[in-house]
Amino acid sequence: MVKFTFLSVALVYLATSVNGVTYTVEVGKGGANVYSPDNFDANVGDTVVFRFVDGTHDVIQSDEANSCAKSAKPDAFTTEVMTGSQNASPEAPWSLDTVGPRYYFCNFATHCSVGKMYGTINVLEEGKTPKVPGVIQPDSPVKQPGTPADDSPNVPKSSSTNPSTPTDTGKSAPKSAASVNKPIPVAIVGSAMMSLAGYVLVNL
Ligand SMILES: [Cu+2]
Repeated sequence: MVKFTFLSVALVYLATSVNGVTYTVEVGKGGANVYSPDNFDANVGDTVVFRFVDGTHDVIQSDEANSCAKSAKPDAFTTEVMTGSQNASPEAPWSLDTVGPRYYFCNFATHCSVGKMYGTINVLEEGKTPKVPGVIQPDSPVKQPGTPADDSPNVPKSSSTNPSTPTDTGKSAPKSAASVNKPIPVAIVGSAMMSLAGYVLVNL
């Protein structure tokens, strides 16, 4: 029972990390004391990467919106003070592994108290469609809907994904593309179902 719960938690993590996309927040964009964008929705399992593109800043988690006080949580997210430019932009990733809002601010100089340099990320449940879109990194994996949701314009149809099979071997494998693509969705659906079972068990 305990073992199974533990396994399920691991599977939840696996499922969410498979589905997660990566968002970018540019820190100090245009030389201003800003996070860009400073407010958007994400899903649990996603990651936000802060890119320090200009000036000197940090990112410190807080417990309230528009706050300049560090979060009381022992595992509060913090970065070092970093100086960036367009040519050399240090990055700091933040894994969004629980549902709920994330508040953060810049603790450098008076950027928060005077410059009101803070932001919010609303972390939604898996599968919920973000209403306030963020900036998804170009190389981020496509968001795989756990259920046949309405927000999946990018589901690869991939009839063209021909894995270099000899073309003239004819009709032995008319469904090769379909069978090649099958394992991934099956794995995702499988983990999602295990995740559901895990949640139910954990919440008993
Ligand atoms: Cu700052």
